[in-house]
Amino acid sequence: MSEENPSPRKSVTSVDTDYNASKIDKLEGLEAVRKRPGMYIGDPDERGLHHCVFEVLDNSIDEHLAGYCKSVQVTLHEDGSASIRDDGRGIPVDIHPKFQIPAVELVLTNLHAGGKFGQGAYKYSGGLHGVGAKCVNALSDWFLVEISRDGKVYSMEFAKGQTTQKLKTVGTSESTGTFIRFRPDPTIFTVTTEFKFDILAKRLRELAFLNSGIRITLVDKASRKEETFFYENGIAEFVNQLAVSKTPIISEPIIINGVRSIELDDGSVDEVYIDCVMTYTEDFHESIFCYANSIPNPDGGTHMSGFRSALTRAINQYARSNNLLKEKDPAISGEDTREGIICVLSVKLPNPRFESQTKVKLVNSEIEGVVSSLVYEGLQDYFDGHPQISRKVVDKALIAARAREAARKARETVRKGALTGGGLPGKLADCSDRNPANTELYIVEGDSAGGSAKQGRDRKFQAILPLRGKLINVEKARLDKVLQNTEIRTMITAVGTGIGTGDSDAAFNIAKLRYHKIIIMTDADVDGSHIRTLLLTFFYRQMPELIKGGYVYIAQPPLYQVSRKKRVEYVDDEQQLNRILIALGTDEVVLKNLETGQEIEKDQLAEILELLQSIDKYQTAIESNGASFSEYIDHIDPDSHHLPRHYVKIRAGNDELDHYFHREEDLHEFARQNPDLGLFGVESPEAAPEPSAGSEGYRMIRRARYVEIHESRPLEKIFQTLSDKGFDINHYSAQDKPLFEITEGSGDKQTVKPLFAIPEILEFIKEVGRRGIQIKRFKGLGEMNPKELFSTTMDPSSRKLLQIDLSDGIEAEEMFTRLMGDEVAPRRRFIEDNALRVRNLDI
Ligand code: 0RA
Repeated sequence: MSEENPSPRKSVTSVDTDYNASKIDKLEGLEAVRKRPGMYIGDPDERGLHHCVFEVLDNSIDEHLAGYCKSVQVTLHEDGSASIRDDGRGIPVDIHPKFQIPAVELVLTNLHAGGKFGQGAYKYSGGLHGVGAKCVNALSDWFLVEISRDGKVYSMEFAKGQTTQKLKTVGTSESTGTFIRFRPDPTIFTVTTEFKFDILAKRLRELAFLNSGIRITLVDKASRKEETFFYENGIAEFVNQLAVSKTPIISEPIIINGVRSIELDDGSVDEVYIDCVMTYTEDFHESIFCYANSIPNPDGGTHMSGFRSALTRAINQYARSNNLLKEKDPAISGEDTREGIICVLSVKLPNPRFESQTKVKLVNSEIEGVVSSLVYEGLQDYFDGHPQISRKVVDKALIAARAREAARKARETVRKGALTGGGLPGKLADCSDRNPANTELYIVEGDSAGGSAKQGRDRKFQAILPLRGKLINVEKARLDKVLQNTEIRTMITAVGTGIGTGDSDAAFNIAKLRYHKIIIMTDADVDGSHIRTLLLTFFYRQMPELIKGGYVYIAQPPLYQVSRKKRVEYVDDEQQLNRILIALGTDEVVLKNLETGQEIEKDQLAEILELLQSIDKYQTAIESNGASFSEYIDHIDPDSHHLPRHYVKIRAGNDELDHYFHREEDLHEFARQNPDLGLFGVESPEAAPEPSAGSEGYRMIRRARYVEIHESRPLEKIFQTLSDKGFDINHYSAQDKPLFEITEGSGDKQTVKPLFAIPEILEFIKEVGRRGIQIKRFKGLGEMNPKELFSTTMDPSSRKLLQIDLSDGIEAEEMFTRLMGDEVAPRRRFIEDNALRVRNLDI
């Protein structure tokens, strides 16, 4: 069922009443906001800082919902300010009859000025705190507004909430809209005043999904990054994106939307807009994302309850009336109807109320009924019109119900096994302290490392559980299968909490947790990281409370042992090893610049080596895309010193050809001129002007791969710093004549070596550093003796533990699906994208 006006857009009539604030009778400035910013925007930390942009943006979204604004541009400027430009009606500028100041001034400088800027009567967008642009004004060291309206352009300026430039006319304009630019006051935002592209992008994307038809562009002047968010089909596209790396069981998402009236306490009637899109995949868990007025509610609330009850009712009703569920069969449970569901549910209502300041849960009770009836009717209509799909959905729920029953039995046996087998698994070396708050469980890969850990541990509070063999991939298997796996069963017993939902004895109960630290300790190689991911997935899926409670950790064993004479040192990673080699090497050498004839001082040298080292890291990342680093560097723009941002690799048979582009326009022009490559949706091999022909004249199929080189900007900065220190980027590749001379040792044992390229400096010094020391690489935990293992990895006074925390549902969900799900391509992309962050990837 799809009614005419699924979103408030264009249908709200009361939005623009009252803006002129005629109800206030006393002016009150913004001092209160500056005194206690926390009350208005939340803590003035990174989150609060970004809220400022969202607060202003919110007014633009309101304009969109009222039917007046099509696009918004958010820009981060190089001076640290942010601006928001929209094409709405523009803030009113007429003079207020009582206070005799322009409406725009009133709403931007006055705490209680109502209308759209206060808690206006109608507000369907989601100002996270509903305080509006005036608070942003109060918290900015300067704030500029420019309004296009009635054929004119007006402007006005403020500082810390005070007017510094009265409203004046600065030009003429055919269009309408509002432009606001502000710089957050660093004396308020003491933690940071730096806007982050990714934080903004994430929320802007979400807003574009939830408010279909609005075009939001984000531009970062400094990094020349730009992204546009526009979703004609709103949350349907959101759902498709969430399902992208999963296997769907229905081809198109189910879309249900409509408007319902609710009666308010005072007897007046208001409208609620409900937008619901859902699909099913072969997964086993439920992902329902709820929003009220574009604010995410991770804990759900009344809209979520309404949806769930409608789904359970509709599926049971359909199953019964089509005889898929016999009369004697028990009803399908709600949980079973949600297995594998992906759903986004967005409601827009006047005066949303939330359980807490963080708005994680919607509490308006009138919403449950309207969502439930709309979704129920919508599903009934849908099922009636799509019998084949409905059959699949019901079958999925029935299978889920059967599996749940099997899992319940399996859980019982795990529990009984635990009880009859004397309680704890034989492989577990338990600790003596019985207070979980003091104790830790090390889950260790392999028996040999397990043996070392058992010998090396502090047996008072450290328990060891060795795991052998391959774990089952819990992402791809159902709970009853997972529970047949011995390693998993042992682990559940050792952890003590039980597993699964319901109220049986075997169900998960955090109060029974036997250790407050569950530490995963695996080898620093591919197998180890695979096992670690499997374990994390298991905890995330089956015992999410453990992760949310911060009980799960990852041990960080060292990667190298470095010995020099009698001293032994343990080194965490490649980077740290390089740092040691550089420090040792630098002591032994003198570097001379042959161009200037000058020796480079030790401090200078250390700084330069640090820079070269960081280039190395970016080089690896760029080369992992198949590009040649030196060729890439050669494409630097000689005037601007910018490096290319876009890279296209073309393969035709055995030939490869690389293209680099600085500007997105050039990239797209290239895509248009080479339609056979199918880049960016340009797709029509037939229309290709001249198919590239092989030497024999037959058609050669060309394939292209496009990569955006995010490393360009940081690299430019490094090269700039190097050039300030007299190291020319053109000398990065080998030259015909030596550029430097490096002298090692002194007296008779002195050797002098000419260097022809900048990177050779780093290579040579590391080589010098390597002399006289021994480096041992630990292939696995088993190579360390018990004492070593304890002192490097298990001793609370010196070890490093990584605590696993998953605060963001959507991200975690996507990450696990990508890493563990069926589809290889997204997984590979994820690993590639994050290659820089993956430590010790030992392939
Ligand atoms: C008050 C009343 C009206 C529009 C706005 C405020 C408004 C505020 C902002 C802030 C950023 N962009 C904005 N766009 C509009 C209604 C105006 C009318 O009735 O013409």
